[in-house]
Amino acid sequence: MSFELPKLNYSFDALEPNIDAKTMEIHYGKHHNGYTNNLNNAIEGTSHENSDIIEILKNLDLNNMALRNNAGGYFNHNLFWEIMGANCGGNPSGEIAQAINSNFDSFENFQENFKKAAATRFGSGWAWLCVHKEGKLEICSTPNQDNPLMKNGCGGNPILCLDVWEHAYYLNYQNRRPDYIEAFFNLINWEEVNNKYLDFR
Ligand code: MN3
Repeated sequence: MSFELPKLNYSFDALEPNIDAKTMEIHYGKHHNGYTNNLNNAIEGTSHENSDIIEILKNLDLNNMALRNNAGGYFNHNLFWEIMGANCGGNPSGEIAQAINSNFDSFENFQENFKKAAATRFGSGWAWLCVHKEGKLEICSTPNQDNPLMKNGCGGNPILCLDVWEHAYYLNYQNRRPDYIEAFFNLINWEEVNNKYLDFR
């Protein structure tokens, strides 16, 4: 099985002014495309060749850096593009809204905790919202292209993520990662996050 770069559901400029078109073009067309090609090279002729990406993330050897970085990079960006959109942001609705309130007391408190996870990840990495058994939600962060489903992760199913690598924001925000994190909340497609929550709870 060979993985393909998924189609984006929006144009490169759809997320402006929060994420600029040039950043999207390079991030998707160069970085994500590179992870996809390198993932295919890393699984070729191995026991992972016929596995889906979830199985690969759960079972891969953390010492296999080519597979670890590129399987993570492939999945993480797929999710990232899916949970953003134009005319999104605002408050969540549906069952995910209730789940956020019951797990974090309020949406505001959730936002503070998620922003903190994203801002305090040193160097490159990701912030996550994950679903555990019985719908319990957890915020975590991972370094580099690691993923919560890997053996060193929190073990929950990720439903929301934020890329805090410099390549995700440097052209527009330079060193101002907190401003980029703030802007991300204008882009979250809560309907899609809710759908993912319903799949895993
Ligand atoms: Mn990235």
